[in-house]
Parts: sequence; structure tokens; C-alpha cells
Amino acid sequence: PQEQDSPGSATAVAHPNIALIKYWGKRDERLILPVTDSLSMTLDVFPTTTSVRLAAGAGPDEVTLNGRPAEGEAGRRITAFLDLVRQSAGRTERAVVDTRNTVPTGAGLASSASGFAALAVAAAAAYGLDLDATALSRLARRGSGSASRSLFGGFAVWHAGPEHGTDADADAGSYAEPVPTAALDPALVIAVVNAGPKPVSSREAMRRTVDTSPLYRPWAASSKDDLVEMRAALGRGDLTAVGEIAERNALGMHATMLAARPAVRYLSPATVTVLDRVLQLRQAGIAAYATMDAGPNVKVLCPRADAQRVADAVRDAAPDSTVLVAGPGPGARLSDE
Ligand code: 2P0
Repeated sequence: PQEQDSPGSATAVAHPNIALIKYWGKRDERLILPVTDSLSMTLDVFPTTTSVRLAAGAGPDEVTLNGRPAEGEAGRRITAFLDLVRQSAGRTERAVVDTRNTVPTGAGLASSASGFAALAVAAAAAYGLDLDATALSRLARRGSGSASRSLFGGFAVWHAGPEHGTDADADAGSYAEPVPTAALDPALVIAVVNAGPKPVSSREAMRRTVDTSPLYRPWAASSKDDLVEMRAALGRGDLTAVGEIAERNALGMHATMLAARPAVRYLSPATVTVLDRVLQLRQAGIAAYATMDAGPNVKVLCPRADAQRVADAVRDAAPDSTVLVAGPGPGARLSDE
């Protein structure tokens, strides 16, 4: 509900989200339409702050990422996204974009989710597009699929949208929305075992998995069932079931990649060490469950009351990692920074 700073200029903040039911695979690369629905928790750590200011005169957009000019693929994706916003708004001004990530970029820690969610909110306001949260979610999706979910705080589901029909129907049907939950007090213990950039982009890895992995279709089918069970578990506030479903869905996703040709393997020895410790925690009666994205880092879902004990155990298992405790965080919004 905040007002933008001035006409043609706006700043937005967004947080990353971690999927408990994963998005892995597109059915349309241009529109970023996923094969399956996915469901995530938005975090209260690692915000991205992005400002967009319209500038007079011809020339390319100026994009700064953590104080340095954005180069290569990152710069191209941001410009392509701004082109889409300009086209929707019927405007032509170029933009000066300044974005600050507090999370390592490209390390499987959802920097593109917070990044494109913040950019969608700031750019829409700067170019005078009056969009509600659903429309902003759809727009953010065009930057990076997972960004559609960071429009919302807490738990959000991203609908794949209708498989048949026109592009316009598919686009309209593919957005995120909040998921109703009973009282839950979850924490996500994040073990950053390696903050370096990933060896294969998730975009390329998804494409290769869909095109070559014999395990892809079975996982996509089972993910539909996982989503139904996950919604039910959230609805009754059953964090143990939420964790169980999330862990099996993530391991299944990694199995699809391991079966791709050539294989995509994001998990490292440190990942497996942490997974072993999570299993030991469960044997000791703690409802701790792991999920991993396009990188070796492990996120452990557990009751908030157990988060310190889980964090200590993970630090002990992987002494070279950085471990922090996150909770559910807010959706993307304009800021007066
Ligand atoms: C997710 N991931 O659901 C999944 C799980 C990584 C593993 O979304 O090509 O950066 O920009 O739509 O959203 C990472 O992929 O991919 C991702 P694009 P994105 O969070």
C-alpha cells in the first residue's frame, strides 16, 4: 500500500523462498510456464532491495548488481524483463536499476527469486503499471519462475496453469497465491556448505532433465500427489508430515537430475554429511527434514523450538559451512528506502 518514491522511480524489497514442493522443468521456456505446481516458504533472511528509476534519452538500461555493472546473462535477463514491463505499460524510457542482494548470487539460495520479485514490484511502479499481487506474481514469473512465489509471505503455491488453450490463457493461469495453514511454528536451518556459483545454471539443468531424464515424468506425476498431501499437512498444522513430504519431493527432484544425460549433480560430500546428521536428529526424536535446490546447500525444516539444536548439530557435522536459522518472512513490497 506504500506510495512510490516519485513518478518514474520506485524501490522494492523481496525475500527468497525455498520450495517444499519443487519447481523443476518448464513446458514453455519463453513464458516460463512450469510442468508442475510448486509450493514454498518465503524466508525472513537474505532480502534483495531493488530501485528502478526512469531516465530520459536513448541508450541501454543501466543495471548495477551489488555495486557493479551487471554483465552477461544476468544483465540480459534484466533488460529482457524491463522490455516486457515497458511493452505492458506502453512506455519506452530506459531504466537505471540498482539491486542489492544479501544472498550469494547463483549458489542455489534463491537469489533469482528475491531478485525478480523485487524487480517486478519496483519496475511495475516506476513504469506506472497498476498491478495487484496476482498480476505482479505473473509478471515476476517471466523473470524467474520461482520469483512468482516471493510476492507472498509465508507459504505460497505457484499454479502451473492450464496445459491446453492459448498462450494468453496459460499465462493468466500461472501465478502464485498464499496457502492457508493451521498454526505452525517452523524454522529453516540453512547450511551454506558452498557459496560459490553453481556449475550448471538451473535453467540449463532443468532443460536437460526434461529432455533426457527417464525419471522426469514419474517424478512430475508423484509431485502432484505430494502437493495434495502437502496442502493437507499444512492445513492441519502437521509439521512432521510437511517435512517428510518436502524431503522426498526434493530427493526425487535430485534423482531426476542424476538420471539426466549427462547427469547434473549439485549435491556434494558435505551435502551428504549434513543429510546423515539430519537422519540422526530424527532418530533422536527431532522432526528435522532436509531439502536441497540447485546447489549443495542444505535447508533443514524443523520446529522453531528445535532450531538451535538442529543448527548446532549441522555445524558440528559440517564445520566449514555457514549455518543460520530462518523463519517465514514477508512478501515483496514497495519500500520508501
Ligand atoms: C524451486 N528451483 O522450486 C526450484 C527447486 C531450484 C530447485 O526454481 O529458469 O531460478 O529462472 O525459471 O526459478 C530455480 O530455478 O529458474 C528453482 P528459472 P529458477 O525453487
